Amino acid sequence: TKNRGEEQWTAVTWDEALGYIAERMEAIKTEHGPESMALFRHGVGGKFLQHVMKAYGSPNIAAPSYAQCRGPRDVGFELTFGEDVGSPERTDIRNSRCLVLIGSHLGENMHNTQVQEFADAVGAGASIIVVDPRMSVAASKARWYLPIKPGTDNALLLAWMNVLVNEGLYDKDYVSEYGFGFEAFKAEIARYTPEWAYTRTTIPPDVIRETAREMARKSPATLVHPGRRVAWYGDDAQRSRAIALLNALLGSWGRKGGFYAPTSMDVPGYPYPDYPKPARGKADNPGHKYPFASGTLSTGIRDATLTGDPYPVKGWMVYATNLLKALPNQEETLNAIRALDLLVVVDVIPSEIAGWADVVLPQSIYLERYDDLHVPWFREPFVGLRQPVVESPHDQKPNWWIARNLASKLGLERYFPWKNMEEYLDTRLKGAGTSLAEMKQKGILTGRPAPLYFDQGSPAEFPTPSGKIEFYSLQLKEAGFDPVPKFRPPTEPPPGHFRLLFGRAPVHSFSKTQTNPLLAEMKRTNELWLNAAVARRYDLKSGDWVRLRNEDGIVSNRIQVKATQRIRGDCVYMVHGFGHQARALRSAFGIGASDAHLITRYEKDAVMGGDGMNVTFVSLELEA
Ligand SMILES: Nc1nc2c(c(=O)[nH]1)N[C@H]1C(S)=C(S)[C@@H](COP(=O)(O)OP(=O)(O)OC[C@H]3O[C@@H](n4cnc5c(=O)[nH]c(N)nc54)[C@H](O)[C@@H]3O)O[C@H]1N2
Ligand SMILES: Nc1nc2c(c(=O)[nH]1)N[C@H]1C(S)=C(S)[C@@H](COP(=O)(O)OP(=O)(O)OC[C@H]3O[C@@H](n4cnc5c(=O)[nH]c(N)nc54)[C@H](O)[C@@H]3O)O[C@H]1N2
Ligand SMILES: [Mo]
Repeated sequence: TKNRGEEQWTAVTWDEALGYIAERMEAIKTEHGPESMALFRHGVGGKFLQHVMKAYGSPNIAAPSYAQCRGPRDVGFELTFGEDVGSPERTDIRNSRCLVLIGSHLGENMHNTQVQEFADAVGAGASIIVVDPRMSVAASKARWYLPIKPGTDNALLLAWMNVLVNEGLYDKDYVSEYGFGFEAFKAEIARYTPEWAYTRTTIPPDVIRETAREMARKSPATLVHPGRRVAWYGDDAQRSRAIALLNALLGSWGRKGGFYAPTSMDVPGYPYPDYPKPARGKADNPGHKYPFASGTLSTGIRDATLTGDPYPVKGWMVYATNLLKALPNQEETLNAIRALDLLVVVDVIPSEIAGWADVVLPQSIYLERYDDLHVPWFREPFVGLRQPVVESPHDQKPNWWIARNLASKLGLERYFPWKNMEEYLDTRLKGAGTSLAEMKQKGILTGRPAPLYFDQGSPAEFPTPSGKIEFYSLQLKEAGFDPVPKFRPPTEPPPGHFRLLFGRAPVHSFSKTQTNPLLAEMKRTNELWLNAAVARRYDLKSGDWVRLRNEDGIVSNRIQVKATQRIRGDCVYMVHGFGHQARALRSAFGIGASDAHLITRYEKDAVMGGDGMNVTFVSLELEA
């Protein structure tokens, strides 16, 4: 394109496009150094471009699944158990006798294995406890549904722990064998009675006591689910730590029905030459402002692009992430884009971010291509192969092809010693004792299961500084944070305002599937969940149109009201991904409202740099 954001492109050959990109990347390298190119990526497909970026010499590789999603959870669990819960999560939902869901709306959130295991657990009569300001689908399966005031979960978690400790219901043997700093922790939580929590959360004290006792009755097969998108209020790493500590009191880490120990297959990587060592560190977290950031902060790279601090970032390569929908504050993202010398987007649809690219590289979709092997840590070790089942209809290319050809334009051929994906995959698979031919037949290969639980021989190791489960965290204390989580009251909505909450619809993925005709038939738009009593006050009924205005004056597309008793009166809710602003997405453009458009403010997690995004307040504008 000539003019960013106009969504007007000229078709060129692959050779021209990659040649142009390589030329600009060389210019950036000469003028600013290779660290001034950043890669944003999401999902397994991004691995080959990541390889190119490392070979080129950049350490700046970020994904929206960290600071905007599960980063705070990973950090909260690492600080407590020394390990995170991974992805896929090591949650033993299938065997759990009591499952506690805090927000995580399984069933709308279609993490398939988890949803299937959730159905199994419900079928087997597990007690389900759901904490959510909105009565989610999961809440409709629950024995206890706790409609908590948004942003106050830490008060509930502290009170639950208080009950378990006060009533002597926690797993004493487990805590004394594996715990560190329990006495200091105990003293700290003594003041958080259910009565104290009631005034913060609106959850009655007897419900807090009853649910805590139920968790203890079913322990250690009680799983307090760690959630996944936990970047909510800016104190999220500490909330995740409170969840980790509650699980620790119940003795569920390393136990059946709690958290199992995952294993993975041993599949060697392809033997590549070493990467050059970047002269400068990552640009996302200057001065380690967020001391416990364990991943790269996407918004940190955006800040560096805007400010030139710690050094200028001049080029973005964007693979399979629609940054205009995934990062909070679109205007900041656009301003950063305006400061770039190069923006390349690899996508399968003309998304919002593609509309701003200098060069868009159309990728073949997952059914048309090989991807790298999937070798996750899971309940059973396995290798999964993604292979093409249909031809690409036009001149789209697979990610490996794009990466390999870009590398050769950059003079980095030596990093791609293989000719094609078949050769690459076969080499890796032979290293694991199988072959591409065998995998093509089987699709998936499983390995020997290892012990899942401590009592089956899985080692009870906690790679924390103390080697134990840290009820009291000296690491946090030394860095100036609370060694035991505290409750931080959320900001109250101004008069006439509601907190904007958002989540998933089962058939759609983020902002990427709204133009799919089959999925659109099932769900074409989102609606605004509004408490029924509030709706009456505004004289609104289901189907009426409204717009939302945030505190910075941003007004949404019009959206239809869903007046319902299934949500509290202090918040509203919509499904994320709709309200497309890219005209090229013809069938989805302007349909429904966009949470991402409204989220101009966000609260940084001081511990690890996550972006708390549940801090937007909106008022209603009635439509004639
Ligand atoms: N169909 C589908 N499934 C998906 C995805 C998708 O795009 N489509 N995306 C996947 C990804 S990457 C992720 S991270 C997950 C996200 O799924 P979850 O981890 O389940 O995520 P959230 O979006 O944080 O949670 C939304 C729920 O939290 C509730 N909530 C909001 N504020 C609060 C609060 O203060 N306290 C409590 N207790 N609850 C609150 C909302 O009402 C809503 O029910 O979904 C995954 N699954
Ligand atoms: N406001 C708001 N922001 C959020 C969230 C939210 O709920 N609300 N959720 C957060 C969470 S949990 C996450 S994980 C992130 C997710 O953030 P993203 O992963 O950025 O999600 P999408 O917005 O769907 O963008 C994915 C892009 O990848 C493209 N794509 C799909 N398949 C392929 C492919 O095979 N190849 C290539 N090259 N491109 C492909 C899609 O067309 C789309 O443009 O967003 C976070 N940000
Ligand atoms: Mo996510």
